[in-house]
Amino acid sequence: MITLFHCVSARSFRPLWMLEEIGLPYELKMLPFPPRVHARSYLDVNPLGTVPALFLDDAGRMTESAAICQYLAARHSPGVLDVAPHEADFGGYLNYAHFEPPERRQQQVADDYTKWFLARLRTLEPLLAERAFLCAKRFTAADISVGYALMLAEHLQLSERFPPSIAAYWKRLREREAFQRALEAQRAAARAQGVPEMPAPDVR
Ligand SMILES: N[C@@H](CCC(=O)N[C@@H](CS)C(=O)NCC(=O)O)C(=O)O
Repeated sequence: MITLFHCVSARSFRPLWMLEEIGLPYELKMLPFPPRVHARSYLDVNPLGTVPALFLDDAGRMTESAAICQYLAARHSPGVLDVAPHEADFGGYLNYAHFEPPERRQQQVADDYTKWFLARLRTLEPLLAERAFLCAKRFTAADISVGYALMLAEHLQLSERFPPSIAAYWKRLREREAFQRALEAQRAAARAQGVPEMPAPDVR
């Protein structure tokens, strides 16, 4: 069984959402945020101290959220949740799969990152005015990657600055049943495992 180490609404939400989209069984291990402070033994699991860490059913560990989504899509949902090399949108798919959300750690970095992030949204806006999802005329792992960036931006109070087509896209993503299931799964697991339910982006 796949095991995912996760903090509430941290980047590890990407693989959690992907697991729910695919419908794969998994074990969710919740950690308080940040684990390097509140769960020191996690450093034995992932020396980087970051989430996600995903242990694969057939051995091996992965620690990059976008790479995990691509792995899960390619292995368990090829041609549906990933975009194949022969498809026209392959380049765009890989590009969006690495869409990074803003940070808040240091004020100057956060301000610069916010400007950069909002500028990138401006390039997404015309695209999403014309299509429901980013690539290949279907929902893919690229939407999970960008969707999580929008989720984090909302936690950082940036969603009021989303242009209309992006606000509508974000609403469309939130309404997906797998997204709702992923939210519920992290809530239930946090409660059952005695981990605070406060989303990682809100921890100061
Ligand atoms: N590039 C990595 C970044 C992972 C990462 O930085 N995760 C954050 C949570 S969003 C974390 O675990 N931070 C813990 C810390 O900073 O100690 C990915 O996308 O998976």
